[in-house]
Order: sequence, then structure tokens, then C-alpha cells
Amino acid sequence: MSASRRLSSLIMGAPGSGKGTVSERIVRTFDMLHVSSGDILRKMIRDKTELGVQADKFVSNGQLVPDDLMLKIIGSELRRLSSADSSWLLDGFPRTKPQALSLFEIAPVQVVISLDVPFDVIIDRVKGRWIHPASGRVYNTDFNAPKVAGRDDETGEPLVQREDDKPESVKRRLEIYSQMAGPILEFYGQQNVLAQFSGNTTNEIWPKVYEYLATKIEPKEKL
Ligand code: G5P
Ligand code: MG
Repeated sequence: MSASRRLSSLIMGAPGSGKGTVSERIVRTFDMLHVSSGDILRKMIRDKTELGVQADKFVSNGQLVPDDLMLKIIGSELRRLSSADSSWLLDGFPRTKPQALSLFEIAPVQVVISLDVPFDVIIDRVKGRWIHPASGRVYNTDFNAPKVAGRDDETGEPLVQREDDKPESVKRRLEIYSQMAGPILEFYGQQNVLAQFSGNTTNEIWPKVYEYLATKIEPKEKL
């Protein structure tokens, strides 16, 4: 397929598989909008909005936010994407088959990138994750450590660990992903939009994702 000008896409993968890290590279390299359902939820929870308060009890112990509540939270953002002039990448949505069907109605995607990283690698790396709550910037003590320990590179503000990165929540999130991902991957496989990438590290996976996306859309920066 020749490189087109506008691409609607999404990225899937287990919690901690590197969706946020790979997304950051994709949107920078291919000049796309990035919409992360987890970042939207964490902001609403931090701001204590009505929907944020309802979502908090699910997010903080590693459960999925129910589909009807999730659609209330992200529906307007999906409608904005469906009419956007630029390319976009959705990260963390859909998580269930009903969500995939809703997305299909509102803003169908042309490309689905699925990351496949072994669970033992994920469990190990999540222990070292630190985030900057205001921007969503993500660090890892073993992979992309902040310049100053415990501080955001751009603002110098303190970094925190996510409530749902506690070992019991991570275990629950991985179990939920194992149960829910199959039917979604099957749905996108049937539409011929699915591209799967496996590896143990983001640096191993990213060049493969780049090569694939470059067949669909012109990169702003060459790798
Ligand atoms: P989120 O925010 O979507 P998850 O659980 O899907 O959360 P998460 O945890 O954000 O995914 P990720 O984005 O896949 O993980 O991974 P990441 O943050 O890029 O990388 C993980 C860590 O590893 C980071 O510290 C990173 O620096 C490091 N890292 C990356 N690559 C490497 C590497 O190669 N080597 C090493 N050593 N480290 C590396 O959703 C959160 C919650 O919100 C709710 C749910 O409750 C969910 O649990 N939610 C929804 N609920 C219902 N429906 C939806 N659609 C929902 N969306 C969110
Ligand atoms: Mg993420």
C-alpha cells in the first residue's frame, strides 16, 4: 500500500507492554495526535470530576472501567478524532469487544498495532515505572531514568508511582488483558487491519513498528 496522508490507528498490548513508550515514538516520528484512555482517566481522577470519582474505584485496583462509563468518558474525544484533519493514534481503547464495536461506529481505524511482550518481562519492568502526573510522562529506573532521580526532566516536579502498579493490581490487570484481548484481536484480524509485533524490549520492537507504519504514512523524521 502506498503511504497516505492521514491515518487512524490504535495500539494494543498488555499493561506495561510499552504502549505509552512506543506511542510517544510513533506520534513524534509520524506527527500524529495521541489519545491515551489511561491518561484521560488519571487526569479526571486527579481533578476529582464526577466521572473521575466513579472511575477511580475501578482503576485504582486494576479493574476495567465499565463500558457505559468508559464511553461517557471518552466518547467526545472519539468524535473529535473522527473528524480530525490529522492522523491519530488511540492508546488503551478499546479494551472489550463492545468498546471495539462502539469505536467502529464512531471512528473506524485503518491500522491496529498489537504489542506482544512476555508477562515475566512486564512484571519486572513495571516495578521501576515512575510517572509525572500532570503531563503523563513515563520513566523507568532501568530503561529511561529521569535526569535527576525522582524528578520530571522538564518541570523538575516530583515523580510518583501509579496506584495500580502495586503487584496485586498488576497481576489482576494482566489476567484481565488475557481474558479480554482475544476477541478484540480476532475482530481486527477479520478486518485485515491487525499488525502484531513481539519482543522483549521497546528498542527491539520499535524499528519493526516504524518500518510497518512507513508503508502507510510518510514519516516526519526518518529513523
Ligand atoms: P492504561 O493507562 O491504559 P495499561 O495497563 O494498559 O494502562 P500501562 O500500564 O500504561 O498500560 P503501557 O503504556 O503499555 O502500560 O507501558 P509503558 O508505560 O509504555 O511502559 C511500562 C514501563 O516500562 C514504563 O516505566 C516504561 O518506561 C518501561 N519500559 C518501556 N519499554 C521498556 C523496555 O524495553 N525495557 C524496560 N526495562 N522498560 C521499558 O490504563 C490504566 C487503567 O485505566 C483503566 C483500567 O482500569 C486500566 O487498568 N482503563 C480502562 N478501563 C476500561 N476501558 C478502557 N478502554 C480503559 N482504558 C484504561
Ligand atoms: Mg500506558
